[in-house]
Amino acid sequence: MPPSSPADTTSTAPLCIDGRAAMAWMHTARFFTTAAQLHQLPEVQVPEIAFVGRSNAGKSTAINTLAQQRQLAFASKKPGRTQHINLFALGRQGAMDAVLADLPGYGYAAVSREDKLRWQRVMLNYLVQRESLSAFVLLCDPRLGLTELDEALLDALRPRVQAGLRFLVLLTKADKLTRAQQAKALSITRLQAGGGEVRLFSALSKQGVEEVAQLLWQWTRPEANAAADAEAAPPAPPEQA
Ligand SMILES: Nc1nc2c(ncn2[C@@H]2O[C@H](COP(=O)(O)OP(=O)(O)OP(=O)(O)O)[C@@H](O)[C@H]2O)c(=O)[nH]1
Ligand SMILES: [Mg+2]
Repeated sequence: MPPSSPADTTSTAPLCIDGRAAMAWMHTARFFTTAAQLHQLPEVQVPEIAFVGRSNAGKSTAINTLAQQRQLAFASKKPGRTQHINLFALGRQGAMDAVLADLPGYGYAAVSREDKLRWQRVMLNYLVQRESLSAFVLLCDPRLGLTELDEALLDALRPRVQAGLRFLVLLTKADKLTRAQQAKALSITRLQAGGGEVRLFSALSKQGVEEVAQLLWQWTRPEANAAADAEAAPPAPPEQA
């Protein structure tokens, strides 16, 4: 990078990057830490994005696909594979500028009621209390749509969303749908996901991958967020005399 001159002092970081650059950033993902409970996680000073959703929805696979790494997060045909909160660090040259969190799924029928409740508590504690959480990705198999448990999670997080927490509903396994089914799933989910983004995604065909990488990059840049919020904000009312 060229040395900065005094004339550079007004320049700011870019507010968006192209798909290739976003993928290169995602490729820096590496294992950071794992914990069974919120209080065992280290605090971090960078934005964190959590991947949540029903068991088997494709959370771990989506992280691997975005990171372009085969086994960064453990994915499996067998539901209930992820049983800890696993954190992955992002950032070039060893510097950490964001964190991804892979969470255990919910709604897996074949675990005991106690285990189910314990995991739901761990996950909700994390989502409601984790200070560094700046966005979450809710993964959903479009063949099932948003289920009662997904809706309950969105309801529980509504106060945080109103306070600025961003979210994306990611319709996974899009390769299993026809074009028409994809369009239908997208429009139905858009109606349900008040305040959130919705995208189609496939680990197999790579549909949506670059786009999601770009969105996550943007969400982890405070300067890009501030610009987007300013654009979305209604114009200030005229001043009273
Ligand atoms: N066809 C297809 N299969 C996928 C896709 N994404 C994930 N899968 C499959 O779905 C199954 C579950 O994927 P995981 O990534 O382990 O799901 P998870 O949400 O992490 O599951 P838990 O850890 O149990 O909560 C695996 O067999 C994956 O290969 C996709 O985009 N297309
Ligand atoms: Mg998993």
